[in-house]
Amino acid sequence: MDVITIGESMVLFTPQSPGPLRFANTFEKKLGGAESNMAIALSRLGHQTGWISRLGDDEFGLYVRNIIRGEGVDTSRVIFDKSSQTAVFFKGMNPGGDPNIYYYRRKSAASNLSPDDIDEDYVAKAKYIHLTGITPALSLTCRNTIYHVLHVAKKNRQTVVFDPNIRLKLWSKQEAGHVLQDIAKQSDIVLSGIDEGQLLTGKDTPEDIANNLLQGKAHTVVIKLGDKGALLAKEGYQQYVPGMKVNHVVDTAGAGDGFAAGFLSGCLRGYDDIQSVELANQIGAHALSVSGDVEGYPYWSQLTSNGENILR
Ligand code: KDG
Repeated sequence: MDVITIGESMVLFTPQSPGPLRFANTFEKKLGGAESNMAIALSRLGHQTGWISRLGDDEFGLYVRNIIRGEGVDTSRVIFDKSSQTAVFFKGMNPGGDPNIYYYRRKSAASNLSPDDIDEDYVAKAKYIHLTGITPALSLTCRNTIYHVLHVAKKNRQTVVFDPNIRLKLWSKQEAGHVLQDIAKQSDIVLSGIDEGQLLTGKDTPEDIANNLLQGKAHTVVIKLGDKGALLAKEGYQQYVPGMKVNHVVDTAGAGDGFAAGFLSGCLRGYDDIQSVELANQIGAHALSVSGDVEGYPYWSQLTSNGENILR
């Protein structure tokens, strides 16, 4: 396995007309969930990925599992939970591309995830472990599960990639800052948005945020700057990597997960860090042109000619 990730996936409903959801009459049913988004994007780029979670033992649970499994992601460690339901969420589309998100996920099946759900041998086989700041926000048992996975990864000397993905609808700024700072400090690679970095470190500029995050275990920090690209930072080294221009942004959700997949794909292909950030920018940019989270992620064959990435 190249990358294993863990977190909640949900059925996503997007309205077929713009404007407030109260006036929307028809919705499309899609898939959302930062971790499975990343796993799907990575699978399309040709890598072996596994997704660990709990789903309700219900129709939506089967829908979510089938879509993710159909994308080639290993779902063998997904537990169908008879005591709770699969979560859903709605996305209200906005002209600028930043959607309004409405969750219906409290006490969902995934919030019952616990350290006992983790098959250590399975996790230990992955080259990279991908974690986000969403899972520890779901419940105390979810938070303990993330700490347990960090422990397993440390024991097996695996590389942990952390995307803070701060969701302030799930917890307070203070609690998020405290827990996510702690997880960031125990991760090897941190991929953070600028606002998230500001909340985690109390610093303002991308340079200062990166320097602060490098004081933990991390050897590589990338600060995502939207269409301006990203700042790549390592001990004693910082470099801006330009972004890709996207003319018409429909929906920004899923772009950060695509970025993580692109970066990991670069690492798995043996690219240098700059090339990995370039690929991350590309995959993130592809996600922007569609209203679903995952529909825009490209297949490796779309990006390549004779096995070479044609956009680089
Ligand atoms: O990154 C996209 C995610 O935000 C979306 O799919 C829903 O996982 C989700 C969340 O918790 O916000």
